[in-house]
Amino acid sequence: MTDDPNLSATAARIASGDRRALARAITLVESARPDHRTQALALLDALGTDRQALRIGLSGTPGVGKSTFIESFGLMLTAMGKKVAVLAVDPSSARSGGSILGDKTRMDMLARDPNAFIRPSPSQTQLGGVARRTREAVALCEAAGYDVVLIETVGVGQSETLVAQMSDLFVLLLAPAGGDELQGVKRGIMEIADIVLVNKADGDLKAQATRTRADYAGALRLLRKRAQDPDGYPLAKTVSALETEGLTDAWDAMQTLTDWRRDHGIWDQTRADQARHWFKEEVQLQLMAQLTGDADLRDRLDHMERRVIAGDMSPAAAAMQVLAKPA
Ligand SMILES: Nc1nc2c(ncn2[C@@H]2O[C@H](COP(=O)(O)OP(=O)(O)OP(=O)(O)O)[C@@H](O)[C@H]2O)c(=O)[nH]1
Ligand SMILES: [Mg+2]
Repeated sequence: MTDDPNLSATAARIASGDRRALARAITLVESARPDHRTQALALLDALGTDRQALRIGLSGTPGVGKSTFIESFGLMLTAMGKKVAVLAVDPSSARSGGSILGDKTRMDMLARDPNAFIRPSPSQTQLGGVARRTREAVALCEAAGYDVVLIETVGVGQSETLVAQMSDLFVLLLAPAGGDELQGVKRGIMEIADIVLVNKADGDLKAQATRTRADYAGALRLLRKRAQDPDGYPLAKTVSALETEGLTDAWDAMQTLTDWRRDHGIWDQTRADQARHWFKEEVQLQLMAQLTGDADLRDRLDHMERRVIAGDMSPAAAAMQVLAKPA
């Protein structure tokens, strides 16, 4: 695998399912320190990409029941003998108290399950860095032999798109709504959802959840047919995370979709498209880092920025000047 004995040992521990080694490796990929970056990349390289998990992106507004769902759904999967990893994407400090750690009470059973691994997101990171560290954490979980990786986002700003671009399927969790209000769900989010789950379909909320499901099923039918879907998808279902109702149904729907996509070459195609997307993102990110890392270039960048702000130059012309090789 590699010449570095420490690195090989770490890689072997991760591959054998050592959760502490996995946790430490995720800490490494989260670090911005250049020497850590080098180590992280070497480690990811040593681990390779032979193992694949089903990556499920999960989004929903605060309070919709994401944590409760992950606990119930995760426990159902581990009971089936699957290994489940949970990662959270939290692009800002919008959630006070910092992400899923504060949810320990709602995921304490799953957190104690030896076949589950829960990783809260570090707070206060910007979106670019979030994408990279989450992608790398997903890769580490796959290398560690997890069968399912759940990537949770509360859905602020662009985080849904970001999560969708690193997931094999994207699940949108909704709460029962009154009347025909579509809960302010943006069209863009509906377009990336593969499965819509209306949660809290229990007790007094059950009838309302059923109506909400029908509304969304109707809305999904109005969207353009997508090449990555078999008939009947994207679909909407009701679940109760609290009473663990509809979860096996939801899992079956995910399996059906995944199998179909594998059989039709869409799984591999999507992963290839995602790899291309992230490669281009990385090139841009690293080019920007090079620009701002070089004192001369940074001065030129600052100077040109001031000229653009002052209206002396167009953004395009200024950018060209920044990048122009000195004569
Ligand atoms: N009736 C009912 N309540 C639920 C269900 N799922 C979650 N809840 C309740 O909804 C509230 C919010 O649940 P959480 O799981 O914390 O929601 P969340 O989406 O993780 O919320 P944030 O982490 O704040 O974004 C809690 O009081 C849960 O008990 C459900 O299936 N039925
Ligand atoms: Mg939560």
